Amino acid sequence: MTGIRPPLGAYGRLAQGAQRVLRDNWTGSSTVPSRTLYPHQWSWDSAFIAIGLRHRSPRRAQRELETLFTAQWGDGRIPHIVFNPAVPRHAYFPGPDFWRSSTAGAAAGAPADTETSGIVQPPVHALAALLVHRADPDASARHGFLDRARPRLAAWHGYLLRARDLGGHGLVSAVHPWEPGMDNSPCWDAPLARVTPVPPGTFHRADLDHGAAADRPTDLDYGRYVRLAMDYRDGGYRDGPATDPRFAVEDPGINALLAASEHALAEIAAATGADPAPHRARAARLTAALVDRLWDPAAGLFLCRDVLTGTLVPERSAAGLLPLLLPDLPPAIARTLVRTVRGAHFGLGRTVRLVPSYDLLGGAFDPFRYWRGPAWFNVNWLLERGLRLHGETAAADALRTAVLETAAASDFAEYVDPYTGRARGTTSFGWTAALALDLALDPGPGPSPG
Ligand code: 2M8
Repeated sequence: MTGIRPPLGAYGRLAQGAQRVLRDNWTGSSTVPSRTLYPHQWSWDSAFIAIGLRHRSPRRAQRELETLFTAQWGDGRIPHIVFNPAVPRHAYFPGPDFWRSSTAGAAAGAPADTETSGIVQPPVHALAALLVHRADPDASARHGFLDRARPRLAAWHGYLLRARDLGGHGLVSAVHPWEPGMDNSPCWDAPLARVTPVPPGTFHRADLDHGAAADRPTDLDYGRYVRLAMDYRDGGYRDGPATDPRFAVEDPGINALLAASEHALAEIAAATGADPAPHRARAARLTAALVDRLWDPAAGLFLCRDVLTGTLVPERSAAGLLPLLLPDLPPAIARTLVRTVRGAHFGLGRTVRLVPSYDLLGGAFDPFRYWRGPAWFNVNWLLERGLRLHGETAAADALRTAVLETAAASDFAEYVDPYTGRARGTTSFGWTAALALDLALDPGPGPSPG
């Protein structure tokens, strides 16, 4: 059975449903993650969405990424949200009136004519741009897509490596729990406990107008998220020790995705007549720093490091499995990660069909609550790739089938209970539809046959 994929078209109904979601969520220049819960453009959502869109419309996939690039700041950062001025101000919190990017971020080069947030999300964009290019290389070359994307991506990675190496060891630090994209991961509990929340009642949580409280972060977490974002904003979104961040965490997810994107940027450089070598060297340095700073042999996965205390955070998150995406990971570490994915803490192929966001045996595990246990489709898409890359074809095939079946059965849920596969959060969710479409139609990254 190993390596055999269902024939193209076997997932025809799923592909139709996924395309319907992507059509409904398209605004004319980008795709919202959800019409209700997230009515603006999100950074890493758009990258994943472009990966799915490329199969049906490579031009629209290019547009998705280029709309995001238009909101890039002068210092190179790609903001985590680009606000749509046509959406009512109260539809999402914290909205443009909170972030005030065009004024508070002016010194950091925030655009004057587009409102954005001031924090970032994982840099999965170069990988997305490369995959979009490959969907139709001739048209991409004709339109100069990679020529325009390459300097944007280089400036983006440059920002992360220059301004965000707060630990000084060659890894990117997140300065807000929203930056790694796994908002309320138990990995943030200890570093976040040092942050004084803003008083309850000083803001309105628009997310609770659309989502069940049991599926969302707590009010106490939100009070701390708001405090950190407010302080960053009031410091002009400046980075570095001078701004005294109260939250600085080296996250294996962000750093693994940056290394994977540096590999992609090397390919993009080669395709556009530039030198790929500096990007390959950066990818290698990032991989070495990940192993050096965040690998925990006893836990069998990568952990987060709290830069302000200098200690590793003893919580197992799916972010710690994402370095499996890296081709140059030491083989013994790759083998250990595969064992960990299948072991009792993540249970793949034993107790669950999709990898949960957090340790099934962890004290903070909750099968419903956002990034504290539910299985997410972007994480599983990334791990499917990682398993396939490291020759784990049977496990990758089974995971692919589970992603496709669960996405279809849950109406493209934002996330699912890892044990039952039942929908949690919202449905008709952008990246779930896009990545299911991708797995239904893409032959995969190899080394599997075909
Ligand atoms: C979630 O995060 C936003 C804040 O950025 C929120 O809760 O309002 C996360 O799941 C994040 O990873 C995702 O990009 C975003 C939009 O889908 O929603």
